[in-house]
Amino acid sequence: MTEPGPDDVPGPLVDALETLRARLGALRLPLEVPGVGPARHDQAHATDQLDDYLLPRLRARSAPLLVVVGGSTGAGKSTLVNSLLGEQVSAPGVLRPTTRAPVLVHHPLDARWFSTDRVLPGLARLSGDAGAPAGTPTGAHPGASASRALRLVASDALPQGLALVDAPDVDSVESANRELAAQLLGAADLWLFVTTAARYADAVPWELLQRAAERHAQVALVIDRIDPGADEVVGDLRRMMDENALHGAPLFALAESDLVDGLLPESVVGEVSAWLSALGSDAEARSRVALATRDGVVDDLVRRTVALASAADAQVQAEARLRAAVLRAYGQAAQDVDEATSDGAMLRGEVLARWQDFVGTGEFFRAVEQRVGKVRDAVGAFFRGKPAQAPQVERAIAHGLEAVVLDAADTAAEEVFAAWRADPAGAALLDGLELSRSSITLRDDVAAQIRGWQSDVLELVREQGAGKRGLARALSFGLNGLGVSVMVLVFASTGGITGAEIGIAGGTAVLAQKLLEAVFGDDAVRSLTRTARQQLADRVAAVLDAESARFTAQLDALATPPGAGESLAQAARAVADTARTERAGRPAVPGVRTGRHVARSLRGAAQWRPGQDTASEGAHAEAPRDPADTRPGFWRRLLGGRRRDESDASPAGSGTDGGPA
Ligand SMILES: Nc1nc2c(ncn2[C@@H]2O[C@H](COP(=O)(O)OP(=O)(O)O)[C@@H](O)[C@H]2O)c(=O)[nH]1
Ligand SMILES: [Mg+2]
Repeated sequence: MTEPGPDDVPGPLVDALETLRARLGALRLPLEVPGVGPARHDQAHATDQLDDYLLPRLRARSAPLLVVVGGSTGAGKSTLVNSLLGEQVSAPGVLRPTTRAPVLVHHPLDARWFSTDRVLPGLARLSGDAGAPAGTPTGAHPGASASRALRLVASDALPQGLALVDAPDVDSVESANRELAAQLLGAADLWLFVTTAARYADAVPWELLQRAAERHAQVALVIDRIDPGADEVVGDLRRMMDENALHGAPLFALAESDLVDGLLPESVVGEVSAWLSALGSDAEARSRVALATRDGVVDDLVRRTVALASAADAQVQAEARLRAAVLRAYGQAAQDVDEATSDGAMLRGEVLARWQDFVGTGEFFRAVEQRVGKVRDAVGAFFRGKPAQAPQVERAIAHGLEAVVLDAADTAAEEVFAAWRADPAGAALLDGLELSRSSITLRDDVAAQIRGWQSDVLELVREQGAGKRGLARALSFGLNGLGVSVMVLVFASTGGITGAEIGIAGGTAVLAQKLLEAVFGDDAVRSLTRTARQQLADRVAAVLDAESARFTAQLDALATPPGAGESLAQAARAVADTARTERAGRPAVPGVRTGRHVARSLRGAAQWRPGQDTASEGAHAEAPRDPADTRPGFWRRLLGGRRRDESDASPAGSGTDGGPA
């Protein structure tokens, strides 16, 4: 099993999983939509499942079975690993140095399976003394660091084809240790979960065990340090296992005993040793365990990915929602400015007063009306008399316009801010940004745009007059006056405005219109006004766009690609389909061969016999050399062996016949 076998070739399932891996890696979940926290965790978890376990397992199906020994602080994990091997490979103790890397023990001939980044690529590999603090990593891989490392120890006490990891405490006070423990358990083909009589009901281990059961990870439990007469503890634990979908899992009960040279007596670890040795010597059993865990992980990954696809869709929806709020508010702002600058509202107050100062009492208006023929002269005469007044109208117009644009922009900023505040995804983006108001430069920006527009208008008038005979005089004296007239006309340019209909404002506009028509002619005035109006709209749009970009830039920076959800869902379907095909094409489960030669045994395995002085004694009718005969649910599932009566066959679990001597 340790030589690469014919099945160690990438198949369609590996291809489908690699596609899924690439899409999971590209997935971005930056927006704080409800449920995104668990989704981000799921994403990290799914990529870990692929990198640490599934892809390595599928690319090298004949790699040794990875048995991860996990459990609570001080449960006796390190002591158990050492006792199984009969040597101190992993430092036990009350001191829990965070710098100490977890130990992976393998047979010397299996070293190549673990020295590369085939499995657990994020962890550096250390070699050397078990008790030494983490030193310089050897064979460090990109992204690996000494703080997340694995110490490789070769031991020929272990059967080939089986590797043991002494994982950190699942309930460690150090979050890095807890995460590493979870990562190692996620990479396991088989969990050997260690607990004690005092700790077996703790919440943290059960959360992990429940999740393992959910994804059908193969689990065996060891309950340590059972005092004589405390056999109800074993029964209670078995009951908890049954309630948590672990009914088929083996349970080993180890009696409390004094350690000799830090090791448990052979008689105490014998049963676990025998069980693991039997597993190690049976290639079929090993691959059955690996397949069962692998299938569970594939299914779990598909479920997780489907949920992640929804999370990706939720991101796209949230982004669209936030963008819509910006578009709506600033679109409304543009419309408000458009209305306020076309319905005559601008032609009141200061603008009207300055305009009236400029055009006088109406004599000029009458002159224009009555003596159109001589109007050019009249215009010339008029402007010669009052050119100084025109800039004041221009200034009043600029003031009025500024107020309108600022007001609209402020309202839009407030609206977007309120809409984003009310949306968790938006609220998170607003943090630390000054977006509740318009930008501090807005006033200056608006003033600059309006000045720009006013000089555009003067330029338009100049162009319009250029080359027209007889206009030279009017233009030389009256350019500003004509420009102001165009601006006034712009502000009354929707609908067919007449003086009678819109009162003073209309009258104001009519006067400007008559004047301009007298100078340039009807058609020219129409196009002049249209152009000036468009130029104003463009400049207002430029200001509002810059304002709204303060919001949309937050979204642009996040780059949540549309379609990510669908492409993930599609990758998940492809994995599910290929997995189904692969399972359907598996050869039928062969019967379990009995009486195999066990090539190598862990410490105490050879001596172990049912009825021996162990916590689990009496649970077996025969030695567990052939595990199929002794583990009902678990082994039946893995090995296809016949089912025996649960109470007869469970090593420790029934609570009636299992228990310390
Ligand atoms: N007397 C006795 N002490 C034990 C037993 N198992 C573990 N210990 C001690 O309990 C402490 C914690 O054990 P350790 O193996 O480091 O637990 P881990 O944190 O799960 O690795 C150590 O001091 C061990 O020597 C046992 O069965 N009997
Ligand atoms: Mg330990």
